[in-house]
This record gives sequence, structure tokens and C-alpha cells, in this order.
Amino acid sequence: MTSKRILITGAAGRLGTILRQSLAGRFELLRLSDIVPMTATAEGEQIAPCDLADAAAVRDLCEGMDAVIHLGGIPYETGWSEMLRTNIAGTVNLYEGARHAGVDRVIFASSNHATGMYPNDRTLTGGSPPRPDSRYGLTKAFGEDVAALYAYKHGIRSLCLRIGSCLPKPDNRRALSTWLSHKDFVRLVEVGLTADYVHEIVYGVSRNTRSWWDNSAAYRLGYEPLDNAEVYAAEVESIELKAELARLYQGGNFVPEEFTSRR
Ligand code: NAI
Ligand code: 15L
Repeated sequence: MTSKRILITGAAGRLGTILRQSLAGRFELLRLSDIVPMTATAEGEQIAPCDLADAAAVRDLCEGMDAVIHLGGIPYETGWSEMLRTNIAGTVNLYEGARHAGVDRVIFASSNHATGMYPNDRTLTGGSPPRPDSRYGLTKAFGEDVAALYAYKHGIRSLCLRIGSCLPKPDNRRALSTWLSHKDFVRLVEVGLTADYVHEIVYGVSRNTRSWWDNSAAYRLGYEPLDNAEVYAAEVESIELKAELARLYQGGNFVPEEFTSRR
């Protein structure tokens, strides 16, 4: 099935904004939803404000959609009440709304934090069981299971993206492993909108030399990342060195400027 009518939740956020720009004008309808105000700027865009915690509103939101890209939620660690309300109930509401509306597929923004308690000498695949590092990571592991329920029981194709660090460029040593370029993020979502799958979990990561994740499941679906964090390795090492010097000396951030001493 070709998706023509697409809903993006969390459309006003960092990833939503990237996606919105890349998908503008390419579909019959791009329904953009968030709790923060937005304005339609391109043909085919429709703004649909909605709190994901409101089940009835989310049901209406999903009406008439072929595909949902579910980015909305809290993207960092915080207390249980907000996690339960937004990431847990919000994701349940989204899948329930998708089921009522007969949505064909949902792309769910999971996170590397669903598996964040594995040591970094372990190579993981999308099949590696969750080992969450936080309440936040646990909500993403839960979301992956919600996706499985609605995929196998209700026929909603579900692609879960364990996204690494989606940034303009890697800005620390860890990101040399976890970086997902903006363009590769869009490529991966495009795969999610077109490929044939039932329930898949893949990593949202570029083709990084130092990646901790074997993403062959994503490659099988047709994902072809073109970026590699290694290009930024020297720049990142210089940032790390400056941070280390600032930590070592009382002068802090003044010290790394023009620093040459080896004594
Ligand atoms: P963001 O915080 O910029 O965007 C999330 C959006 O969700 C915001 O615009 C916010 O207003 C909206 N939102 C929050 N609560 C809501 C509610 N109750 N109802 C409706 N909308 C609500 O986060 P970002 O970075 O764009 O992340 C998008 C998704 O991708 C998140 O689910 C995040 O967990 C996931 N992710 C992002 C990564 C990254 O590198 N940016 C890495 C791993 C996962
Ligand atoms: C995430 O899940 C967060 O949403 C994002 O802000 C980054 O912290 C990212 O993971 C990461 O691990 O770098």
C-alpha cells in the first residue's frame, strides 16, 4: 500500500521539524500534530493540535490516515507521572487510535536508551532484548511491545526505530558510535513508509565505523545510510581534549585556548 495521508506526532519538535521539511509537498496530506502551536507553511500540510494523553482526541487525530510517524513524547529522563501520561498512555492511545482508524503502518520513535544498560563492547541488533537505562528507556521498550501487539494482533505494520543521537553532527566521542545524521533519519523514515514488514525493531544510526549496533535488519528493509560519524572524528577529539583540559586546571574553559604546554 502506498501511504498518501501521513500523520506526524511531535511535529513541532527537533526531529518533527526535520521530517516536516523533507516530506513537505510529497503526500496528499501531511497532518502535523503537537501540543505546541504550529502554522501550516506548505501545500498539503494540516495542523492538528492534540495532547497524546487524551485518548478520544488521539482517536480523532488518526482518522483518515494511512501512516503515522509517532515522534511525540518526552525525549529525556523525568518522573513517573509525566512518563506514564505522555510516553506510556500517549503511545497506547496512538496505537489504539490507529487501530480504530484502520491505519496501515506506524513508525515509532523508540530510543537507544531501551538498550542503554548494555556495556559498549557489546554489539546489539534490533533483536537484542531491552535493557533500559532509565524510566525513559523503559517507556521506549514498552512502546516496542505495544507495537508488537498491534502488529501481530491487529495487522498494523510497526517499525520501531531505536534512534541513537540525531544531531547535525557528532559533538562528543560517544556520538561517533551513536550518530544519526538528519539525512539518514529521513532515509530511514522513507523506508518505514514504503517497505514490506510486520513488526521490526532497527537502530536509527548512520553508517558509523564505530557503531555499537548491527543494523542489517534495517539494511534488509532497504535502508542505505550515506553518512559516517568518522568524518568528524578529529573535530570531536579536539572538543574532548579541550573539555579534559578545562576539567584538569583551575582556569576552566580559559585553559584550552592556545594551549601548547606538555609539562
Ligand atoms: P522533541 O522534544 O524536540 O519533540 C517531541 C515533541 O513531542 C515536542 O514538540 C513536544 O511538544 C511533543 N509532546 C510532548 N508531550 C506531548 C503530548 N502530551 N502530546 C503531544 N505532543 C507532545 O524531541 P525529539 O528530539 O524531536 O524526539 C522525537 C522523538 O524521537 C521522541 O519520542 C524521542 O524520544 C525520540 N528520540 C529522539 C532522539 C534524538 O536524538 N533526538 C534519540 C532517540 C529517540
Ligand atoms: C535520546 O533518546 C534523546 O531523546 C536524545 O535527546 C539524545 O539524548 C539521544 O537519546 C542520545 O542518546 O544521544
